[in-house]
Amino acid sequence: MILRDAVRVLVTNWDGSYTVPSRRLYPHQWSWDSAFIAIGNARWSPRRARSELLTLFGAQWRDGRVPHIVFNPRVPEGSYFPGPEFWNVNAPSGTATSGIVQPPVHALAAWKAHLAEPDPAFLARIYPRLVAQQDFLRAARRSDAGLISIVHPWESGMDNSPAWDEPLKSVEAAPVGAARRDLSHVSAEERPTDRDYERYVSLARAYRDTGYRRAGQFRVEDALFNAAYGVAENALAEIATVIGADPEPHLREAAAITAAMVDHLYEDGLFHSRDVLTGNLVRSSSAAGLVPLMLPDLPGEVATELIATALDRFAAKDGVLPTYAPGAPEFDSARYWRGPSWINLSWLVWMGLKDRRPDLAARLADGMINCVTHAGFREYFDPFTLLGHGCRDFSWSAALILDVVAEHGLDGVTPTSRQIGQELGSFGKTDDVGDQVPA
Ligand code: 9WN
Repeated sequence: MILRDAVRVLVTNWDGSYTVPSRRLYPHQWSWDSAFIAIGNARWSPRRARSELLTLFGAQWRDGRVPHIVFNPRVPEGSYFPGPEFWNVNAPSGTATSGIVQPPVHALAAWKAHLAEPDPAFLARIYPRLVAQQDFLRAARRSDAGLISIVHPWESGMDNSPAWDEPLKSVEAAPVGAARRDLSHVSAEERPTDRDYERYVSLARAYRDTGYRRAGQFRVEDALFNAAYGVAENALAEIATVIGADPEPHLREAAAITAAMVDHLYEDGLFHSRDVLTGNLVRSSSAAGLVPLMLPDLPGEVATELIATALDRFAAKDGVLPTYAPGAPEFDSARYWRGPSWINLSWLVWMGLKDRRPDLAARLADGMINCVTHAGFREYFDPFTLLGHGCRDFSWSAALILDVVAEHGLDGVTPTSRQIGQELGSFGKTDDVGDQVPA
């Protein structure tokens, strides 16, 4: 049942060649959402997974950047704020996009799509684009410390994390007036405050006004973003091997970023972010600091300490991973990224634990499944009551559950992809309906 419901969400949110995160709250294509969605779709429709990624990379800029939103021209301007008029960019493809990025989890998604249904031609097509995505980050965002910066909280994907409270203090808030659309769909207690929104808008405007070249008063080296960048290099090494390219530079880059992260971002059993403008480590209790568990080159003792932190400060043994440590004063169990459990973050940590601590990974898998069984495919969940928050029928909650169930099983049984296909019954043919897969 849970599999059918997950696919129902993904089919409902499919727009012909990609998937919207949510019909009402997020009615366009989002960058890292599409990577997570592709990972889930790969379990029942690898064709959709490939299409999702190719559509996103169809809007890649000449400098290699993959914009965090690709706007659907058929959706009215007022449906989402800030929309195409605010960002004021057309990608080389002619599509309107935003000008900032999100964590580069796409190479991993492309690799997982290939594992689900081997397709070297797809890999050969997407590989140069994935490399260009990494090249952009190196060229435009790398500091002397060898780490990649983000220039907006939206680039972290964990927009409203308490980890950004300190770095955002120097950002002037610009009035957004009645423009906010999110509050028509989700209650204000579950979304960022007006003050935070005003800062987001003022930062985005400052960056836009330099032609998306010079950042405003926010430049941060984030643990999750840098871990994603390193994981992407590992995935690129796998892809390179299949298509006859050289994996070595990717492996070296993955090892180098891991070492730089351990040198500059690690302290007391957790990875943190570094404020590039002040040079200070931003000590926080964000679960983003556990995501480096995904890095294969992570020194064993660091991994052991991170796992101890996950168990102790994040109560991971209970299975439902909060986005922020519950004992910290900033923790809020219902507000967007300030404490609730999100399926994508739990999935990233689950990936990092599968080989290191299979028992704990299994608990997180059960925890993710419990959340959606209890509350449906909500955007986020109270980590204690499992109450659902944010929008409903949220795509990556559905997609990643398909991936988790395919690997971990449900009630002790691990379905094969064929069984997942059978379970989907009436959805069996939707793979062929209404697709506009990029040529
Ligand atoms: C801004 C789409 C996106 C996710 C982000 C999440 C939220 C947007 C917003 O929704 O951000 O990009 O309007 O709040 O924080 O991670 O990609 O699901």
